[in-house]
Amino acid sequence: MSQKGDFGAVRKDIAKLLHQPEYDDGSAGPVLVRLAWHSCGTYDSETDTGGSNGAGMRYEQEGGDPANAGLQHARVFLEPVKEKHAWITYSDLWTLAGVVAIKEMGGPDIPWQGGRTDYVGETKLPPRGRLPDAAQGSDHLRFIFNRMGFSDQEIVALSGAHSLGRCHADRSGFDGPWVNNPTRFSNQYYILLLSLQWRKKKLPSGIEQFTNYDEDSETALMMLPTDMALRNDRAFLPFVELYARNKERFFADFSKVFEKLSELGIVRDADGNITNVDVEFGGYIS
Ligand code: HIF
Repeated sequence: MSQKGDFGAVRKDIAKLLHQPEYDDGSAGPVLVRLAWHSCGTYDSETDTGGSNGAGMRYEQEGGDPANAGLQHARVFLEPVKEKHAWITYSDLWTLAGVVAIKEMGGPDIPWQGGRTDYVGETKLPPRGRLPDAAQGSDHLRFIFNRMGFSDQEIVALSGAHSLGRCHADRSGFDGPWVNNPTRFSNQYYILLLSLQWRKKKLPSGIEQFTNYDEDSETALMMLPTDMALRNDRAFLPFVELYARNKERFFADFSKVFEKLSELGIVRDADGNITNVDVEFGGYIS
């Protein structure tokens, strides 16, 4: 047990659990990043609902959303940290784990502040269907990410996180990693999106993804239809090109946009205290 508010101690324990030789590519990092993003990506700026507060995935209504399939692995990885530092809320732990994992995998420092509360009960959970559908195109990406308040450039900057991890046939139905070293944060995603030849491939499940030309090789890489949309959209493309050639710029922009993602739905005063949540019952003040 650490002292309440000692996020440094929590960071250390998150960093220690990342190495998981039996799991996927040997790291819990990528699935923790996906947990962090899905815990925030339900935000709707118009109704000011969803977002990084609440940790609603503890409940079936949100945790059982097919869009969140597989994220139970991430939550199980983090449970010993929660047990040891019982004072931390799940909503802080999940967002912090994403930030720590990115840094440990070679990515940028991302500013992070605590103070989120967890929902008590299911009444304030966001509806299902707010997370993106990977089978769609650029209109859908804009629809989903504009709803959260992100611009075209921010959508492209965020997307570099697909240099981490992989798709799993038994989770999303898509299959394979985006890059050759999926536990290293880099701008490889943009480089490969532009430089490899991608062609449509129908998986046995009937789902269509894109695979690089050498599709029979053991190390075939993949892109989702939403990833290809960044290359094929006139307004997105210049940012893909920018981040492919300028890794420093990508790291700097990614850091800002991931911080923005992890703050969605919360309002802070000058001291960093969150002012729009009901600390007693969890969840937002409506
Ligand atoms: Fe992902 N994403 N994401 N994603 N994602 C998957 C996996 C990861 C989308 C779809 C998928 C973002 C945006 C989008 C990560 C991080 C981020 C999978 C595979 C799908 C289908 C899940 C599975 O089968 O296990 C779509 C449509 C997005 C809109 C563009 C973010 C920007 C890239 C916001 C983001 O940070 C990570 C990390 C993974 C890998 C998880 C793993 O278990 O390895």
